[in-house]
Amino acid sequence: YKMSVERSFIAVKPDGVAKGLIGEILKRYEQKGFRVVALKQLVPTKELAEKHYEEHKERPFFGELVSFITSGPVVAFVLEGKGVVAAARLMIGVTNPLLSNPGTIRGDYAIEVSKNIIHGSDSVASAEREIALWFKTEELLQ
Ligand code: DGI
Repeated sequence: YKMSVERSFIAVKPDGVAKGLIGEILKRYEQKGFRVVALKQLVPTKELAEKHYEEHKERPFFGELVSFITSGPVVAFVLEGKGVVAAARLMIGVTNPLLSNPGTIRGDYAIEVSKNIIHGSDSVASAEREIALWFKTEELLQ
């Protein structure tokens, strides 16, 4: 089965950074064989967080989501590789960490939906939007 080379936007959320999981998470993706083509740490502004999560703006947890993601440093990166969008999500697990399989990032390191350690783009179109939102063209390799 032929998969295309894709890019995905991944972010270690403030709870993941606070738990010391930056290295562990990068290690999993690097050892899988995906290439890190951009990487930075920042405390997201409210404006950036609201744009990132704009599909959820009508949801009751939107305010909590934005205040959480802006509460501390986030490690944002872009992965490149064959089928990386879906594969990175498989490695993350499902939204609810208690339903995520052991061996996945959320399955191994989280309990709460609202503190689920990591974000990964859910489609190639979302990845393109999120990469453009979080990174300038010159921050991405080639
Ligand atoms: O793509 P995911 O991060 O797995 O999930 P999503 O795009 O449906 O939701 C984005 C984030 O919003 C998710 O990682 C955690 C938060 N969230 C989703 N559903 C709920 C929620 N937070 C709370 N407090 N309650 C929810 O029902």
